[in-house]
Amino acid sequence: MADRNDGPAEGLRAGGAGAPEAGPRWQAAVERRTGETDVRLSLNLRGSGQAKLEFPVPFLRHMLHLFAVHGRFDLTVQADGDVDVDDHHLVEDIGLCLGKALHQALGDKRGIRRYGERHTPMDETLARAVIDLSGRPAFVLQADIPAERVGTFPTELVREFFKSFANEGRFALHLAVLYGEDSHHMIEALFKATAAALREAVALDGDAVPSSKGVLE
Ligand SMILES: [Mn+2]
Repeated sequence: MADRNDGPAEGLRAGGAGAPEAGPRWQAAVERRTGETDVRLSLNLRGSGQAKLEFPVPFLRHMLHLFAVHGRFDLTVQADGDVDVDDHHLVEDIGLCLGKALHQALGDKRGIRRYGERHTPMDETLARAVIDLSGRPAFVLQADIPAERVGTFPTELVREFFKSFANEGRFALHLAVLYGEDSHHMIEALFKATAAALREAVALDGDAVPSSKGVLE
């Protein structure tokens, strides 16, 4: 990969005609169908915060709407699944597809900042998200969410969603609710913090692949 530095950096960044296939594509679409769920998802990391969300888990629609707005991503999700069993499979698989789309959208990650972090308050709650788009999946969630459900949404699925997202997105995601009382606020603050941290991590900062190894897969 060392000779990549010989190429015209401006061409890579501009993505103009004749530019080599390198650097982030910024957008990706994922389709995934299993016996449990059917998910079609598209993500644009250089969007304007537009969300089009069609799937039968209202609280997750609320959270992904916030995610799009606070990350200024465009996000489309059309999905269905065995929610008559429970929301688990669909929530997990939407997280998985979001992770896949992120990974594809970032390509070789040339020029991105790579790290992002954000504290986000939501009234009495404070949440923190720290991201490293390292190419290696890692997930930590420290949160004591008191309610078992928010609306009809089982709060234990917050962990499943973010774990799938980090695993398939191949990045390190460290989430914490530092304090708070209201479960809805806690989860909302986690999604907003994650979006803002991700927005920072995918921001442009130079022309290099941000790794001493020269590669971030
Ligand atoms: Mn809310």
